Amino acid sequence: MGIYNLLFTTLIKAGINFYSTLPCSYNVEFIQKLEETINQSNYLRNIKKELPSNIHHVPLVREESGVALSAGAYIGGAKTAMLFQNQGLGNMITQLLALNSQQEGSYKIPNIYIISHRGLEGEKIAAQKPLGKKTGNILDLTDIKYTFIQSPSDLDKIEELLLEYDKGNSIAFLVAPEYEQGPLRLDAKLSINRKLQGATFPSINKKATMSRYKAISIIMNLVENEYIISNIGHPSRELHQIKDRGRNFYLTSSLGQSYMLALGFALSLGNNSEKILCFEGDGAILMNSASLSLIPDQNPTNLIIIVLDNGVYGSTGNVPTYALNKLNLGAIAHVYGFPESKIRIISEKKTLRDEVEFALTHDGPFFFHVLINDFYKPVPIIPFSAEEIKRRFMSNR
Ligand SMILES: Cc1ncc(C[n+]2csc(CCOP(=O)(O)OP(=O)(O)O)c2C)c(N)n1
Ligand SMILES: [Mg+2]
Repeated sequence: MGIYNLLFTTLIKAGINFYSTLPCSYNVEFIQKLEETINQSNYLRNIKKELPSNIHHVPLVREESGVALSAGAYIGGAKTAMLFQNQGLGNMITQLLALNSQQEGSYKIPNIYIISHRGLEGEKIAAQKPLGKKTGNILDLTDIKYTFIQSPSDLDKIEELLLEYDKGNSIAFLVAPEYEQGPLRLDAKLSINRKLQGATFPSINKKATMSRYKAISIIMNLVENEYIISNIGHPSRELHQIKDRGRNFYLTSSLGQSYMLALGFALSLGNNSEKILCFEGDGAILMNSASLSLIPDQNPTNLIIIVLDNGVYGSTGNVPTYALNKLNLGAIAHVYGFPESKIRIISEKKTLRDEVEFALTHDGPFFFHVLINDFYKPVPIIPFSAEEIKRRFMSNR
């Protein structure tokens, strides 16, 4: 049995059921095993209807989004692991500190990282070496406990570290590439039918007169038992001021990751739960737009993303973003795979009310592009710690 096969089998036995992955040529075996297992359990479910298929696989396009996605799945009750190459570890530092670490102010959400540790002795690609050398330092910096996995005989090391995970710590397996064996490749298909969606999308020429405070107030008048995951800064603060409740999850960090948390949460609950509303900002979407492509693909029908687009970094001084008069966020969502039928462009209060009402009773995932003005209403900061926000939300599930 190869190392990745062993890791996969051990994690499945430990009940880890939510995986996100970004391939390294040395970790493909893990992804293969994962897909095989999911297909098998789907097959079994088809012939024996009562068998649930609760193993998720979400292919990533950016590592830091995997940290937030996993955190979202965790608050929905999943046990999560993420597979990637150590080159991606640098991209993840902010999210590791904000969501996983044991620092004051962190959400202290545990996750398991399976890292292809490139750049070691025997590495032929020199560019892998800087990250190879610093991988342990980054994990130390972010409070992630780790162990080196060199061969399939390291099973006891895997099991030992999993005990740390059970105590609520984030852990990492640093897997040495099997350089002698060489990388694994999926079979090449020499003729592939590529059907790619084009994009035609209406231009926008509208006055934005609604404030964010008003928009959130309108939405909160319609919300009953739904979940809300809200983005960093003033949006979460206004939401807290307008209607604080147990099913509000305030992100006080992680710019651009609110919708990834919401996606993970939605997937881990499945589509039978209450609707999940996610607030995002224009600056946030522009910072992390590529991961939008995961949403239409994963198709969480109960997710409603509401982008409150004021055209500025409202929480940090009202400085304009590219969304103000250049980039059309609805069109961006369309390019990343949202069908036009699930996108709404909204600038009026009544339309917002009607469309939220519609989305609460119809299948999504929806992408609401809400044009608001840049009015700044002073509101207090959120009085809860990140851990309190997490605990309260999880106990209201
Ligand atoms: C990675 C990162 N970069 C920058 C910041 C600082 N920051 C916090 S909120 C914010 C503005 C976000 O703007 P937007 O998403 O448009 O939301 P708005 O405040 O306008 O509602 C910025 C730049 C941060 N917290 N994290
Ligand atoms: Mg903004």
